[in-house]
Amino acid sequence: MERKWWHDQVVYQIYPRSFMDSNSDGIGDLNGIKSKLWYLHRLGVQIIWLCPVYRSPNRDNGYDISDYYQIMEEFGTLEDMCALIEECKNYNISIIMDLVLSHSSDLHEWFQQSRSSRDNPYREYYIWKDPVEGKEPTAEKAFFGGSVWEWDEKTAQYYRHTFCKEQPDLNWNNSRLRRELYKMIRFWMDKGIKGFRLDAIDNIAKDEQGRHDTASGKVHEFLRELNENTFGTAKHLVTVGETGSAGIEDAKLYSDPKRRELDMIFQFEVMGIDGTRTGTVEPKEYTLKDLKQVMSKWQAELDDVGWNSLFWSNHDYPRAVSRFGNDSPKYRTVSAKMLATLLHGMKGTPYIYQGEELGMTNIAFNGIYDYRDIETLNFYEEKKAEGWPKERIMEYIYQNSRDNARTPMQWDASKYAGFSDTAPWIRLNPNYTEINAAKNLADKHSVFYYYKKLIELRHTMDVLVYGTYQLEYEAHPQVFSYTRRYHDESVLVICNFCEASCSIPLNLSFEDKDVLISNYETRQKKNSILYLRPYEALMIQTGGKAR
Ligand code: TEU
Ligand code: CA
Repeated sequence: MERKWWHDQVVYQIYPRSFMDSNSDGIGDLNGIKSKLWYLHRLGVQIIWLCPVYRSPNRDNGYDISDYYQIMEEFGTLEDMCALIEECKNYNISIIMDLVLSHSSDLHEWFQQSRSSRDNPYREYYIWKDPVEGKEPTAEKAFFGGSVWEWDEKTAQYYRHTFCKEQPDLNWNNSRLRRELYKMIRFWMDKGIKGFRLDAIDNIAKDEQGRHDTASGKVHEFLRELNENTFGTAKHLVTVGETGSAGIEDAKLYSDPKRRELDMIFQFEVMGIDGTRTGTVEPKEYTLKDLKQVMSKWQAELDDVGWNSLFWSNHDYPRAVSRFGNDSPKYRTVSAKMLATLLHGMKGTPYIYQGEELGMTNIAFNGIYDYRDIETLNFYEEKKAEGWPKERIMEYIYQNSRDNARTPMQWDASKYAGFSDTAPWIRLNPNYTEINAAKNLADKHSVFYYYKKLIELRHTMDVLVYGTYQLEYEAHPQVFSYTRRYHDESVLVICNFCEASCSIPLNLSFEDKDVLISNYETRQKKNSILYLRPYEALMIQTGGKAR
């Protein structure tokens, strides 16, 4: 496999609105990010992915762009963005920008033109259809509730929106639109952006009826053209496509370097394993064996072709430790470290979502009035109308709301958590007095320093970057374990996923110096049995030079 500069790196995802407020309006901004680069540098990350910072009316917090060439007023100016890019260089940090190419805001000039008349030159930038038998042309449901089709009185046609109705889908069948997008991307490349995360990019192909086209392969044609006209022309860029619909075979097509589409994709098999945000409201039962099976399948299948992205959460999903670990005071830290060990030992690019390196947790606000996410608010209204009792709706929201991940970054224990000196746009998680960056930085056993060490290991050990993957103890109900191998180097990762202690047979003698990292200080091994305490995780070097 050809080595790439980003292969041994870890990406840190920033949700700018909730990261750091520099000008006391309660909203995170670019200068706020700039003021915290020292923190990211200390953690050891060399790539940051910025969620959208373009001009936007914020129906969907920046994922509805009204001007791709401008910065959102609340976040700062284009000068601030250039200053951030410059300052990043001093810390050896590259920026990946979020590209929302599947749709724009309804307030974008293109859509304003498009909806003004049927013969407007921008009409074809969006997807307009006549009614079929007096109704919506297809039965597809939008992500944030209702039909994907919205009736537009003025020109008497429907337009398509995969997400909310203020996010009309761009019509990729129109080559003029595609060229406009390429031009815009080159504008940001010229500003020194080192990569892109392509939002909902599997959504761009549509068939004649305006339906989401997943079968024809057109999405791959579009991506190759995009690549050829933009990021493919420059070396040293990295791209990751968000592809909610992708299975293994799609992933290979998207991320096989020979095909020149994308470097890697986000697939959502793990994110959907318990039913979260999969379109059904009933939680899905799953076991650790299911999780092992899904993650191992992706490791094996993308071993030679393509590249994995590894993540436990992002701005659309609940907090990792609350969801896959244990966020009770007793086990929060140890389980957060266990999850980190499991993910960062795998092959692919790990992504850290802001606050995950502190073990930040989910939130349960008292009432719907404290929630801000459009998906959550629409869900509440929809279920209220269906007659769900309020308690049931809130229970669901506590588990699933995207706002779990969007409460402000917890910097310290001061009022407003050091995020701002005024009330933030969304309420803080009250546990910020206990869980915050200052406290983590002051404690060498913190989750923060654990992540730092994992990041360092990846920078120094080829086996973690390029090694093959083999699942161990496949049938064990509470241990997730695997071996990585690269030439004569090998590493064994062992994670107890549960609160209960357990044991495994282990015919291997190892010393403390072979333990690359662990969330416990001591080992419990007798004869050939390794005893594992609650959420215990170890990464052991089992072969190679240093041993
Ligand atoms: O998300 C698309 C989206 O909803 C996915 O997270 C989805 O869960 C996945 O594809 C599984 O099917 C992106 C952004 O991440 C999100 O914040 C935006 O709201 C959305 O696009 C619209 O731009
Ligand atoms: Ca601000």
